[in-house]
Amino acid sequence: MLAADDQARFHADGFVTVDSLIDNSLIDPLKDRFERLFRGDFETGTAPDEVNWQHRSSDPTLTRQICNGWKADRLIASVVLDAGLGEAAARLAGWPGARIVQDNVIWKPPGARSLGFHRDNAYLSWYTPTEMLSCWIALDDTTAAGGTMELARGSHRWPTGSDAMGEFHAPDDYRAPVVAAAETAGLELDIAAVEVTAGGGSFHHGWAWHGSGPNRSGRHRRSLVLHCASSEARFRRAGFADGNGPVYSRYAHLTGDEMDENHFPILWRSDGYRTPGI
Ligand SMILES: O=C(O)CCC(=O)C(=O)O
Repeated sequence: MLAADDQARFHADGFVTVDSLIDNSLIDPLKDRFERLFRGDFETGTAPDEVNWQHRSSDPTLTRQICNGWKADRLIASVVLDAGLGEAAARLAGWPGARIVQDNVIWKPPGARSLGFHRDNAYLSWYTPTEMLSCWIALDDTTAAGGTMELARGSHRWPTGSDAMGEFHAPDDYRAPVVAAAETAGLELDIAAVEVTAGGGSFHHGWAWHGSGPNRSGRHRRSLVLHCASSEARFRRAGFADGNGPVYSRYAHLTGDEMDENHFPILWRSDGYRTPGI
């Protein structure tokens, strides 16, 4: 899926944009599934792990977000559990394989507010190796004015360890945390917007700073994201209370540190293994 120069760009910048990640015939059916999920219509009968927006009960000015929509919807599952996307993530990260930790179903209608800049790895001390590699798929043509995802070029190499977990949903100044991080480190801030046609998107490193502004366009902005970890990842009990550990540590076994493949399936592994049944 990725040429050698895409991989070089990923390593230099901490992200790479890609023109085509999914077949265009999937785009309209996926938009229908977004509509259903945010209405609370869960095809499989299983609720997603995090339902942060629902029709009628939620603030219409917020960006809509659901995590692990794949557990509720088979079409979403067919995309975020794709072996090819998992292989691309594993190869970029240098892992022997990739498992999904979390998907992200994001819908930012015209006028909807921002998502604060953050680093994914800062939320993940509940598993080790504490690394994430994400694939962000646009379902609409994206523009900077339309609130597409933005990334700080080269920020995957910035110092780690003091990353505050700021407000994700609709902060007053969505870029403030990355501006502060650049100032603290004495580094230049170079923000790039992922501007692609529907079906394209990007891969980003777990330490790359990213977020997105309000949608100031007249068009919807929907995206589907796979957040992957190494196929070899294990739970880390000492981190359960941090970041999004309280949600995902519920899948830990009473003893041992295995990340159960029913909840964190392996999409691709270099020895040919893939979790049966997905
Ligand atoms: O779509 C966005 O604006 C942000 C998504 C995000 O935070 C992510 O994919 O990690």
